[in-house]
Amino acid sequence: MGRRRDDLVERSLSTLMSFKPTYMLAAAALIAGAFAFTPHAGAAPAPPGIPDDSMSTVVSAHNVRTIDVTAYRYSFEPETITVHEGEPVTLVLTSKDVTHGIADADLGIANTVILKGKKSTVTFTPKKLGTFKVHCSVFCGIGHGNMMLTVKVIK
Ligand SMILES: [Cu+2]
Repeated sequence: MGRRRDDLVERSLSTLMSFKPTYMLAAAALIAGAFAFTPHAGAAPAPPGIPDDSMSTVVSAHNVRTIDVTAYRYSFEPETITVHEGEPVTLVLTSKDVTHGIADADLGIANTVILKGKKSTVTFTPKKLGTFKVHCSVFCGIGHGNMMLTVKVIK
């Protein structure tokens, strides 16, 4: 009788012991989680000059404006981008379907191939004010001729 109870106690203890690391892990995860989230929960708005992450236009450490552009048959998204005369800008280009491309002599955009699922970058500095229609530079299908990115160059 007594022996059986001891066994029971021992088994319960060993069960508890075997759970202990799990509890500790869970506790550690909770603590880590709390630490991970604390700075975000109390985060102040981004300081002036640092745009919100949700915007497609960001300024990199080198102070070059970056614009994300997605290419797909037969459009660029966004369709229109606005850049500033004399300010370098980097386009980060990706394709959702087939290979596309971008090039424009007036804007100084070097011929850049845009591959599906890859990021290509091209940096240029617009020298002239105006609205430029930049055509896809890689034949991509029946609508290729109408596939263009509008670039507005403002002061
Ligand atoms: Cu094309």
